[in-house]
Amino acid sequence: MVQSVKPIPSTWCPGCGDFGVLAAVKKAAAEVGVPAHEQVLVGGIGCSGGIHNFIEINGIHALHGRLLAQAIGVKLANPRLTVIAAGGDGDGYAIGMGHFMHAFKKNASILYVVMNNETYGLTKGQASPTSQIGFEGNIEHPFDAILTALSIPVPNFIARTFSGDPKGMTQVLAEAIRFNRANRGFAFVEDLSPCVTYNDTFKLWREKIVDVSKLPGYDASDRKAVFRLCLETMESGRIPVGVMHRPKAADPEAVALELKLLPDQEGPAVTDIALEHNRAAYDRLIKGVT
Ligand SMILES: Cc1ncc(C[n+]2csc(CCOP(=O)(O)OP(=O)(O)O)c2C)c(N)n1
Ligand code: SF4
Ligand SMILES: [Mg+2]
Repeated sequence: MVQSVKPIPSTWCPGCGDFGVLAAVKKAAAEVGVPAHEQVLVGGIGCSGGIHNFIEINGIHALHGRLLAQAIGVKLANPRLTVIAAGGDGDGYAIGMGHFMHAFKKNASILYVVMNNETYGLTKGQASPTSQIGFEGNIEHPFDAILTALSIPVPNFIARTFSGDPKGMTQVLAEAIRFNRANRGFAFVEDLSPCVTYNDTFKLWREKIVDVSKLPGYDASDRKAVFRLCLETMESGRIPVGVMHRPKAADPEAVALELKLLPDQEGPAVTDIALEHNRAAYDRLIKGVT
C-alpha cells in the first residue's frame, strides 16, 4: 500500500549499518534536488526493508523478494517519479534472485540499493547467500552480486559502497539517482552494511575494503577490466568497492524500459480520466465508432 506519512522512530538496533544508508539516501536525494513528492521508496522484507518507514516519503512495503517487480511497476505507472527499491541480501539474493537478475536486462530507470550484512538480520542471524563459509553452519561459497551484475552486458550503473563511509556512499547514490533521472536505465548499488547484533563486520570490512575506483588507470566503463580487477582483489582477500560500471554514453541498443514502453513519458497513473475531458472519445466508444 502506498503511503506518504510522517516517519516513525527507527526500530533498528543502535549502530546498525542501515542508519548510514538511510542518511545517505536522504542526502543524495536532497543533493540532486528531487522533490519529496516525486520520490517513492519501495522496501523489501527484513530489517533493511523497513527503511521507508523512517523517512518522510511515499513508501511501499513490498512482498518478500518482490520489491523490484513493484518498483518497476511504479516507474511504469508514472515514469516521472524517482523510484528507489531498498532491501537486504536475503531478500534480494535468495527469494528475490530471479527478479534481481532480470532487473538488469529489463533496464527500467530505478535505483536498487541492497544493504548486504551477510545474514538474515530480522529473523535473528541465519546464514544468507552472501554469508562466509562457517558462519552459522554455512557450507556454501558466498555469492558475489557485483561480479554477477558485471556479467550481464547491459549498460547499467553498478557500484558497491560501505556504510562506514557515508560521504562516499552519498556521492555514489547521487550519481545513481542522476543516472535514473536521465532515463539511462537500471542502477544497482550494493552497500556493505554490517548487522552489529548478529554479524558485526565493521572492523573487518574497514580493514579489507579497497576502493578500486581510486587505483591509477581505473576505467569504470571497461566492464571486462573491472570484472578482472574485482576477481583479483577478492582472490587477494580484499573487498572491492567503488563505481564498478559507468556506461560512457547512452546506448541506442539499450534504451531504458520506460522509454521503450512509454515514449511520451505519460504513464497510466497520470492519465486524465475525468468524463468531460474525455467526452468526445466516450461518445464515439458508446456509438461503436472507432
Ligand atoms: C515469504 C516469506 N518467507 C520468509 C520470511 C521470513 N523472513 C523475514 S525477513 C527474512 C530475511 C531477511 O534478510 P535480509 O533480506 O538480508 O534483511 P536484513 O534483516 O538482514 O536486513 C526472512 C527469511 C518472510 N517474511 N516471508
Ligand atoms: S538485527 Fe542487525 S540488521 Fe537488524 S536492525 Fe539490528 S543490527 Fe540492524
Ligand atoms: Mg541481511
